[in-house]
Amino acid sequence: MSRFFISTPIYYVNAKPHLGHAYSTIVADSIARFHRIMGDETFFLTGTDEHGDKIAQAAEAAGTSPREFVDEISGTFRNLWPRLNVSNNDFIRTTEQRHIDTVREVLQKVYDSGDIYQSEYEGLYCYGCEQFLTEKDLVDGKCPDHDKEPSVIREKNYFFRMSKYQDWLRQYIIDNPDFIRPERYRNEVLSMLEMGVLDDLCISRPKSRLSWGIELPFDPDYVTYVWFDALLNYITALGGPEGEDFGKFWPGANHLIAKDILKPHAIFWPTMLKAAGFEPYQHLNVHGYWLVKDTKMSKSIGNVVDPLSMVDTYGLDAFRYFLLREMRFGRDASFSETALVGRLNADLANDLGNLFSRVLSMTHKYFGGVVPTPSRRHESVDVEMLNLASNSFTNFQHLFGNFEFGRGLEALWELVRGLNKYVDATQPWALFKAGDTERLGDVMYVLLMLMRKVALHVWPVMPATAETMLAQLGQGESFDPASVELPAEAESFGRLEPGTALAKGSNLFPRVELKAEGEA
Ligand code: ME8
Repeated sequence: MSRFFISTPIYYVNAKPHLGHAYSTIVADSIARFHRIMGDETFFLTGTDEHGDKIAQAAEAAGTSPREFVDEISGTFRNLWPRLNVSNNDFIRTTEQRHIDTVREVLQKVYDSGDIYQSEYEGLYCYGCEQFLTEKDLVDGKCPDHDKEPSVIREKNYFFRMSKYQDWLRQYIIDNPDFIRPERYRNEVLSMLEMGVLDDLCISRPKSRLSWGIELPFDPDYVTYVWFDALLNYITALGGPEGEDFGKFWPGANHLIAKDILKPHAIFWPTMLKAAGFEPYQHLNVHGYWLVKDTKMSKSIGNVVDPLSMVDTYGLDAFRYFLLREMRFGRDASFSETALVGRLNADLANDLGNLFSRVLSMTHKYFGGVVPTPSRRHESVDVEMLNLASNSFTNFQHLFGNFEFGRGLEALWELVRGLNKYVDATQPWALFKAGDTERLGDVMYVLLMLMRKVALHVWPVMPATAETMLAQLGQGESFDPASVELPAEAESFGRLEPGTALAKGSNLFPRVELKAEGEA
């Protein structure tokens, strides 16, 4: 059995979750469910990043202690995920003792091996990025991400010898072409590594300036730099370096991030792992930004969309489907309610919803709501249909597994539209009228058993809809989609027992009208 580990970034608790966080977490949920239904043992992790200047400042601005502040905001993330049907196996907080233990253990290990040293440093520090910047990072003297001049800070600190691992990392990325994907981000990282010598990474903050962090195990006057702390969450959640789950899941470790945090994940993290004596993760999967009117949706700009208001207006599964279908993984995409409604009406209400209610109501009308027994005397139109289905399932599985969600869904929708055409071509109503029960039974069986397989393929993206479809197809309450092995479904005929009683179909996706002109 293969094993698969998927993580989202652990989100900063300096503001409430928005659509960008919801996107990463829903993608991670869909890919986790996909691996479960493919038969892989899967571990899905999300959580919150709670130390550092940024959080300490936000707590101060809110007039509360950092502890109270992080408890509250972390709770808003933790409580949001079940409402988006997110099936994470663990929720990690960097203020938990298990994480503090991992960070201190790894720091001590790297310190003992000689890859951490102390030195005086004067640099340009951006509080927004929580990073020292170099002159070449600045645009018009300002941090381009935060539009603020960095502060000059001079202090003694501890440094991680990141530069020592630069050539190793470059070679590793060259030897493992899909270590960082899609390719544009791999190229971006390679050019960062080829631009010059990497600076060593400052991994401490003096307690005189910042006390909200994990104390260095080898110097109590300092706390750990937030990125050195945060990245290690991926190991903490697997039980720490000695954990059984770490041994089991690390070889299949996939991180999911947006491009804003490419450098820490593609450069800091693999070199940290190498220095601590661990294998690199398997893949870094990088997506683009959701934009609103050409600008990145972000809490600092304030142009954020609240995921729950979208869910309340359009339904959870329509929202999940839209996010995965609309964004080409790796590229930026624009969010608009007009586009969401367009997809909802075209792909979900017209194509999928209509097909499903048509097939169910015909089965009720022609066979009393019971799955007919097929003769399996296939005509050419059936053979074409079955071939289309098999190709579409295989393509979906391949594309989805490669994080090409939009194209995977498009491949599946070729089948959904093909099934609608099959109904039009075979005209079950005419067969019924002509009394050709055998042919009618064959046609309805092909439709019903393929609808079951469509529901299973849709499950990672729209779990609740898929479960409704499966229940209405008579799959029973104890039926667990995750227990099905999807690859075998692509190749097999049937798997829907003749004689199964179907429920009355419901309207899966009512059409929606945009409330007001230009509202999006
Ligand atoms: O960076 N479009 O946390 P963060 C798409 N704590 N995704 C977006 C987005 C947008 N407009 N805005 C945010 C941190 N995201 C660190 C991570 S990991 C060890 C530490 C998503 O709260 C996307 O996943 O700023 C992005 O990478 C993440 O939120 C940044 O979350």
